[in-house]
Amino acid sequence: MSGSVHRTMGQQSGRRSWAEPWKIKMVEPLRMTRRGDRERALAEAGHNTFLLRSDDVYIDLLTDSGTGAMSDRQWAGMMVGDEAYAGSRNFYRLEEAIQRWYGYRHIVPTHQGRGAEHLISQAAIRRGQYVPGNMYFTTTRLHQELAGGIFADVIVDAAHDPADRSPFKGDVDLGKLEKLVGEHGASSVAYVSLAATVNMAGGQPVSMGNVRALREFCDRHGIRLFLDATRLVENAFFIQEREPGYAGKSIAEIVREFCDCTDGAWMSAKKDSLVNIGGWLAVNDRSLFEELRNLVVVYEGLHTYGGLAGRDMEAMAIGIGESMEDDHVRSRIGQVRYLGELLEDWGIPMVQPVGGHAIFLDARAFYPQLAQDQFPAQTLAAELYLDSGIRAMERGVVSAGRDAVTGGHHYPKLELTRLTIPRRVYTQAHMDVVAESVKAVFDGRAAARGLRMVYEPRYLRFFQARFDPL
Ligand code: P70
Repeated sequence: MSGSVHRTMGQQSGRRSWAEPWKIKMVEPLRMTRRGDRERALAEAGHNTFLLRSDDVYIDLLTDSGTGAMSDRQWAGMMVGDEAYAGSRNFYRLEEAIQRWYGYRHIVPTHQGRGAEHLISQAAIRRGQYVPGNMYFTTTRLHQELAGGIFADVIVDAAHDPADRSPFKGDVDLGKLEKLVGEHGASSVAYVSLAATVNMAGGQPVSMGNVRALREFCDRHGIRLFLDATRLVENAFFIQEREPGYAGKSIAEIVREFCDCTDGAWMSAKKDSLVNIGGWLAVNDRSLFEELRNLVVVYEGLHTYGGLAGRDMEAMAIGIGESMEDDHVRSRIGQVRYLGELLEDWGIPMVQPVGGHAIFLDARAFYPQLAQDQFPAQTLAAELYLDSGIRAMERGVVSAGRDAVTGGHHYPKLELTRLTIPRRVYTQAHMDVVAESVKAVFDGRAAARGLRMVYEPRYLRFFQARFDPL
């Protein structure tokens, strides 16, 4: 694996190609619906795509989380699940895979990413401490706040501008971090919370230069650096492509080098690692590990299954290895870019450059006539569903929620609708359907009237909120 960056057949002959390194063995039929069906379904769902039944959806781009297709090897692995309550052989296989590919010493399995976020937040944050991070993520920030932490956004300014084409819009602005530490002191910072890639910024990557500089900064101030490794494999692809000195290194080598700059990581394995369920937490510090291992038995399950079946851990161990293959990552991001290029040719406003897991449509630019509290991104998601049964996700003011102190809406600069591409699931023809539908909705943009929120749950409101058309 070392040093060898593979090429597709087309690329070996100088042709442009991102074609997949697999073929399809099993298919899942989809149902075609009519406009009237979709109008009814959307009304029943309170104009919230999270509340649609998936049977009413044609192309499901709600999320890339747990929606990927497992390989024949992963399915075969499911058959060798060891469902022992304690000491399952599949746990040791998972532990070995995480140690080998990510390089951390101590592993705690969890049922998914937020289970890991909960544990690390409870163990590593004292009430009133700051948690600086490269943009918020919904579940991450909520767990940090529930543990008494105060989230502080220290991402570079470029991340908040959809049109800015900088190559590493996920980087931490060290000046902002320095200022926070200068004002409050290092002891009031729980840890630096670094995500690679940055979901809410549009799947934007962090450079190796930035994580190295962060390591140096954290060492100087005695602050820990923890990583959200959920889409680190995709981040590694952008480093390989864009950062000087990395073109000849494999995805696996880059992942390892990145992790080596951090003190630990949490993971939603439902993304990069190609499983339908699963996550983990990993740290190098032995005493922190003991604490986490004790907490996991309270909230998730015994420390050798963490809320998972043995077979799930086996599929994850195999999926981690598959996710590190250069051919896989190139075709995965190649497909996302293919859709991005079609949309760009038609002048559709979206976050640039296109990130690793999704296209993020710029709903403000679609609907300049709508104020942010008329929910432009939610409106755009609803219109896409009505047009062709495509399910997208709001990533704007609804997702941002309310300020923990003032209770008012957070008004994020980015008001986006995410078309998230599941791994190894849809074809190029599906991407064409999506592009044409986005174009049709864009052409009809002047008629959009916006939405009013009529039900708002207390936590993570975007999942269950309901809306009426204005
Ligand atoms: C998504 C999913 C999950 C996620 C993530 C990052 C960078 C942690 C997690 C949590 C699912 C989702 C979650 C909240 C709102 C909408 C959708 N992201 N870190 O679709 O992991 O879901 O396994 O608990 O992206 O982006 P988990």
